[in-house]
Amino acid sequence: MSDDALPVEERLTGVVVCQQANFFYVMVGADEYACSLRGRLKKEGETPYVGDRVEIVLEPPAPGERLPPPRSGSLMLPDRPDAVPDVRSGAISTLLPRRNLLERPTIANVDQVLLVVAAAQPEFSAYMLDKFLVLAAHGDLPPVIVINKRDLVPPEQLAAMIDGYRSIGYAVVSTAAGNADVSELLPHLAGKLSVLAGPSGVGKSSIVNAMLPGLELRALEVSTKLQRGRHTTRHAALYALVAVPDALIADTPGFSFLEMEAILPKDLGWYFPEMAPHIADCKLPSCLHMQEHSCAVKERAVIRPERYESYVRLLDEVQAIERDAAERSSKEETAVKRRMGAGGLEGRLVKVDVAARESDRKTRNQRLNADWQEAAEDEDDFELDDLEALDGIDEEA
Ligand SMILES: Nc1nc2c(ncn2[C@@H]2O[C@H](COP(=O)(O)OP(=O)(O)OP(=O)(O)O)[C@@H](O)[C@H]2O)c(=O)[nH]1
Ligand SMILES: [Mg+2]
Ligand SMILES: [Zn+2]
Repeated sequence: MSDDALPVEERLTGVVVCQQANFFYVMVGADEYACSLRGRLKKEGETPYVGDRVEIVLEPPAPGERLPPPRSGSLMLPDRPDAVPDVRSGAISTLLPRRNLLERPTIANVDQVLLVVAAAQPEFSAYMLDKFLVLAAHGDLPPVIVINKRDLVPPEQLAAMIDGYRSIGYAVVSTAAGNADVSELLPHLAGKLSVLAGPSGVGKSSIVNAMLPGLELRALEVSTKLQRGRHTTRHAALYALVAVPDALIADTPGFSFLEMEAILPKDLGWYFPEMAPHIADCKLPSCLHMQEHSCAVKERAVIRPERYESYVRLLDEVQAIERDAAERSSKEETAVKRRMGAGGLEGRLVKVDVAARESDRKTRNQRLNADWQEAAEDEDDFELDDLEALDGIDEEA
């Protein structure tokens, strides 16, 4: 029977929450179905990712086929530890259009990123937060700033941190995940797929644990880590919050600092909401809002000195990345010219130049990925330390 011949009511629409072995776990309301992929989708090379919305048709397992176990940390487990989860089976028949796709971990249809920082321990770093905000803007992900460990600072100090970012227009909440207090965050999660990001030790896992009591996130992190060989994709899993309607949370930290690489110096200002509205009025189209004449940003933007300081530091960083890439590319170009000898090769040289730049980019990406992975394998920490290892930045300044 073809999919189209099925009555509509036998098809269900759900979200892929996890992939294990050959099964996609699809959440439909409060149920999860272990689904195979219809042959037609396979043939077309369409692969659903976690976060994808799909249509499934219910299907008994094929004769002799063993149903997979419930996924670890299935949303049916934390709340009803005594229940034997009832895994039903189906097949994904249609992959619905996806709005976006986050890489590493690969998650589709991400609505927002929860940027977690600590009020203290590790010390609150405006620069670090600003860097995450730039990455979120670059990735087109609306951020919610979560200041965790608010129990560690006096209320006035906390209020100052919050106001500094609320006044720019960001959504800011504070939590004490260690005391299971994440109540300010919950209303921001309804109806959305959220990923977490933030430096190591700020309390990302604690926040998820506070929202999903009973879920052993530590253990989960270890198991996702094991799969992360040099060439394997990291699979994330999504968890639904029982207390909040249609809220999905990814269990792995979203995005890494590697993406700084893709930010051009002249675009950086656009990622600062205080600067962006004035950029079009700068006289120079390539204005970097530093010492240029007739810079509308310098003249008119209302920006806190610490924020502008972050801008300057980040500009320095992306400029260094660009310089580094250009240097490598020109070295390669010279080598190619030498190999080819002089004269009569103008046309080819252009192509070679482009190729050199492309291959340079590829090599750099590979090198960064390898470094990143080595760093990640060596340490338990995620992004922050890896970044420092890569770029040699002193974050303490
Ligand atoms: N005082 C206080 N400590 C907290 C709070 N939330 C988490 N912690 C502690 O901070 C430490 C780090 O918390 P994690 O949840 O592991 O931090 P993480 O962001 O997941 O860290 P990585 O997995 O390394 O990226 C743990 O010792 C927690 O107990 C809080 O609200 N207040
Ligand atoms: Mg963690
Ligand atoms: Zn300017």
